[in-house]
Amino acid sequence: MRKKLLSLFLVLALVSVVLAGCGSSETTTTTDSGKEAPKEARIIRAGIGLNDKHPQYLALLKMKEIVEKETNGSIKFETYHSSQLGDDRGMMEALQLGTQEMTIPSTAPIANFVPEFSVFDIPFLFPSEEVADKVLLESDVAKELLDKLPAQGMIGLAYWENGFRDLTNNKRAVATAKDFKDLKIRTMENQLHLEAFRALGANPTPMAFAEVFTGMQQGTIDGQENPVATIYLQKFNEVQKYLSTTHHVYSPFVVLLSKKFWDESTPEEQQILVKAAQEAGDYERQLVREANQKYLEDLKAAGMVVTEVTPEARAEMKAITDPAVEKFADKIGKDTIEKVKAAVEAASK
Ligand code: TK8
Repeated sequence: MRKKLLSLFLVLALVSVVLAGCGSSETTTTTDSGKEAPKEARIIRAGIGLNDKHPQYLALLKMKEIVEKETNGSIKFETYHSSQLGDDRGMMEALQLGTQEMTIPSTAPIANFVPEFSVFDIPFLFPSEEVADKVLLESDVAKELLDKLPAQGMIGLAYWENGFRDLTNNKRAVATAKDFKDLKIRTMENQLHLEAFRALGANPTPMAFAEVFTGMQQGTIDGQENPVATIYLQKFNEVQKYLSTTHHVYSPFVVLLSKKFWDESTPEEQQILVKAAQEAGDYERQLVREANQKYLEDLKAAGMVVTEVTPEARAEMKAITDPAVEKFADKIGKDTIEKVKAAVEAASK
């Protein structure tokens, strides 16, 4: 009997050791009493303006998966799409305050916080996605731009792709610069974009992304400009007739984290966050690019009138917007402009 009790005791002791072992493989923290207590996961509330069909959201889910796995659950994600947490500017302000942890805006609204980012607003800067990749993922200047974000309470984890922006509207087929005349175009909240569209003779108005669909439906604006993925996945074709492949500017996305969350993270967690953002970014670019041609075909099939804009027409648009851009040279910084242009040139070889 005694022996039996003893062996039962030993078995129980073993089981508890094993269980404790399991416990410690989860995230635990040592309390004052020296006992291991489970540590609460820190939450990243990540919000974007686009809907849950867009590659940006799918890539965000991928990033969530990687980070939650690699940190053994010490960091968890809550993801919000369709401006559920606010518009780009509002979400960036929330990052600064530390009331939200992540958002992934285009560089254009980031320029309201770090003016140098407006270098990417220069129309017709990037000739191709390949060149954009080389500049954004490999150049020193792209990295230097991210390094300006911490002073604004944000950390730039990686560049993703929004893409080449095309024009849609309800008034007419836009093939050349003169066709922009008097079109009421919604732009992102960005001074350079406003100025460039004014130079083309349009009547631009800045607006939060979430209001664009209704604006076009109700006719307060004639059109907007965004990459085809957005036009297709947000169903802009339901309220827009004409699409022109202007490709007037390439929009990068930047994965932004609040500096507060970054500072509270361990070096290992920080490394995991950066790597996961880069990996998910590769996935996102791949998804966007695979689908672009199909989106355009589907838009045509859905009844949109698609106007292919010629290189000559683009060159004319560039010549018209160049002087307007010139006005922003000091604000962006001549040094930044030169470095980016040099990187573009090197990448174009
Ligand atoms: C979504 C925006 C959008 C951007 C715009 O929040 O505002 O037009 O292109 O993708 O970031």
